[in-house]
Amino acid sequence: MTALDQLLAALVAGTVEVVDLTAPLSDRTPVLQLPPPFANTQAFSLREVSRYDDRGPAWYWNDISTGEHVGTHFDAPVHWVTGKDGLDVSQVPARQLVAPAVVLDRSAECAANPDFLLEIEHVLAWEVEHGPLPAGGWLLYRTGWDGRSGEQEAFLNADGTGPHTPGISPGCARWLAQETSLLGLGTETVGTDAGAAHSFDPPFPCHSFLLGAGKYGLTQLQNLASLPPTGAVLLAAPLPIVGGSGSPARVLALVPK
Ligand code: 23J
Ligand code: MN
Repeated sequence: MTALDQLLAALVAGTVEVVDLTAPLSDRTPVLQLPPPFANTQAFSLREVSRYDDRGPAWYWNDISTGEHVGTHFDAPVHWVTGKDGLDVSQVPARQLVAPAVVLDRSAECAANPDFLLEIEHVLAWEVEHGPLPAGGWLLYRTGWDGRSGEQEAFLNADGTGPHTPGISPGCARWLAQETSLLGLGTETVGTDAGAAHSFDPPFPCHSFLLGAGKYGLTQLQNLASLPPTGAVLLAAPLPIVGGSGSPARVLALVPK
């Protein structure tokens, strides 16, 4: 039996499960709202071309309109000024779109404090329990925020002082970018950075450090609760938009049972 035969047998037997980490994509999918004076991206929408009618009697199809960074999506290095000489989303090697993933769960802290920030010591504590972060793999940061993804207001959680969603401290973001061999960082929130990260030094440190180091981002993931801390394999499939800074993506995890 080849390794692929074994994988297929395990999928049929149910000893490997496929978990969909992708949020449904519609005009109700939450979208990032940057404060003035910054420009904002557009939501996802469908425009009907025909539906078994005069415009096309036997077929139904739509045109889509969307920002690159809407819903579950992939951030390419070129998305940030620190990565401007890096890869665009079409240039990310297909080989890297299949990679190991580990899950670090701080959902209890985030439920108590929506501005919770992951620190280096939290990652070091995770490594003591589970082993080193995977070289060439994803760190998936579970915050429980996927439970809010059905509603823009709860998901963005903004008040007069701005959005309050969990993230990663500037020091930890720098460390993950520069002192680990991670492929990238995946989060459940609208972006990889905390809601308050516009006020951090540097602003948006996950974007700044990780994309600047040639690493990738995945955001608005869901169902991380169904993944083990280690042992999953992630398939992240952004569209190869030529020159694109990112793309909505289908993200699936292969999980041993
Ligand atoms: C542009 C500016 C700030 C942020 C973002 C984009 C994202 O979160 C994104 O989707 O890349 S925070
Ligand atoms: Mn993005």
